Amino acid sequence: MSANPNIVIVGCGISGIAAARRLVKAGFQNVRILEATARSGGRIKTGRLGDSIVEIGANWIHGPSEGNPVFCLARQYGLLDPEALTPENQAMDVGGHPPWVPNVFSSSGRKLNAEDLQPALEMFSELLCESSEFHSQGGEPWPNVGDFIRSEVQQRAAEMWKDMDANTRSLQLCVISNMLKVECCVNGSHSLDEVGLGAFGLYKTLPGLDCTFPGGYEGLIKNLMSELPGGLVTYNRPVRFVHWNNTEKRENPVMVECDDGEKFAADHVIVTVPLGYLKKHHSTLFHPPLPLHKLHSVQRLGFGTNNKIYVEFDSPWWDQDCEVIYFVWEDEDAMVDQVPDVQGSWIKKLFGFTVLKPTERYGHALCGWIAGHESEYMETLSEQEVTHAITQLIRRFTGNPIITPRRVLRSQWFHDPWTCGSYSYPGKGCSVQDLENMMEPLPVKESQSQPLQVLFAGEATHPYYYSTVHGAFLSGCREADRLISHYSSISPSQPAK
Ligand code: 6YU
Repeated sequence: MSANPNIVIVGCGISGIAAARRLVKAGFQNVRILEATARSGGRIKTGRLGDSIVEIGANWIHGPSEGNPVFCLARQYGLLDPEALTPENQAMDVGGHPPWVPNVFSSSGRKLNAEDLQPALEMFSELLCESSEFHSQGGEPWPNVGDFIRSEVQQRAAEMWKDMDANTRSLQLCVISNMLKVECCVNGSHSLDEVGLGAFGLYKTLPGLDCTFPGGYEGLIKNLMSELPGGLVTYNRPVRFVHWNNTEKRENPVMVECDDGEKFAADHVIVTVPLGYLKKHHSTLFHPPLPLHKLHSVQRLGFGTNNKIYVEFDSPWWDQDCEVIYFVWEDEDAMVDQVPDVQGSWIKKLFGFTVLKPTERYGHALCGWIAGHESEYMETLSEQEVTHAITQLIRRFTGNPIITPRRVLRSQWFHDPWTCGSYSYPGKGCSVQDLENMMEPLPVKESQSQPLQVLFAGEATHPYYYSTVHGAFLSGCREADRLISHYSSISPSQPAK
């Protein structure tokens, strides 16, 4: 094995960048990133809605506090508002669900009093907490989060809401449907029926009230890239094949081949492609194929779609202090998070909007959220069709027939050929073993003479911060460290630094 090994990183998202940065800092000189597209950042992607900077991909730093490397870097680069840096903001522990001020509208055009919906909101929030507890206990009563929540609501409502009149009770159940759709967006799943109850609690949150990047998340990427040597990334170079265990070539056991036929010999390859891409292309990407236990984990872990629809208005139709808007369908008391007819009523899956703040920066703009197959279908429509559907929806729920958006901009993550969705979640039957299998390098036997040929990073390989930017960043550092400690154990002085 060469003392200055050839290391190829596939993908220039935050995990690939983190791996390269760590390796370069440790003195590895032959590091290159092959990126399929013309840009760095992957699912960190900043765009424009008129004059405003908006995020097409990752939105927040989840849990901005000392334990979050993304927060620490953003602070170091001066990318955050002063409020996000305060000790109070860092100390807030909200378990991943910020206490936003809501406005609630219903499908009959009424603005509902949020206080009246507290029974449903509280019950749902309790059940989410309880859903997180099964991973340590085992013996979960249902295979998925959706079934658990529905069955518990039914039982508890029979007892706790028995004195409510039928209409009020029905409305509470409609609110539960809305909350299920919110959680589909949080998890990036089509339905909570696809999210495993046993593994739901594996996800860990950090303290700190979620914050955004006023100048755009891509500022983080720009700063990180400026620390890498020029020319380290080759753009527009999709990798098609990873030939590993190439035992005839003792020097370079891995050969990476791109779409255009160009080949790169390597000692190690760090694969950071999204799980959605891996699910779709693993059989052609790896030669020999992935070992079965790894493949099964790729299949068991979930990777769904969560999209945004930004909408800008001349004036607001929500309260000044409002931070989130929920749209409750009054015909959904069956606790549903999927629509029966995707083409005809995909818009029903949109749970509502978050309000872009502060107004001085964004004007009167909202971000709509829609997950699942309905979201994937939305991507196939023209911008005009999406604008029309959103306009009709808002007019119906507000009862105001003249509200007209000034601009609309939506993301299309499912049809992005290098992502194939948004982010990962623990599917039914998943356990921590699946996440460990995801990050296990190839070949799997430690006794191999050429170990660590293919390593795996990316958000879906983090055991408890999956689906986040900080999880992806840490996964890249982890795989770099794996190589660094490998080389320091076989040749303590090489590579130097
Ligand atoms: C976060 C947030 N956020 C919203 C939306 C999305 C995501 N996330 P990358 O894909 O970046 O890089 C891979 C590269 O590989 C890429 O450049 C490809 O082009 C390239 N590639 C692919 N194939 C290739 C090939 N063959 N050859 C060469 N190159 C190839 N995260 O922290 N805060 O607010 C959000 C959000 C709409 C789409 C997010 C958020 C997820 C992050 O964006 C994502 O994890 C990382 O950017 C991934 O980096 P990477 O390097 O791994 O891959 C209880 C509980 C539930 C658990 N869930 C909790 C919810 C938390 C998640 N919330 C997310 C919410 C939003 C709104």
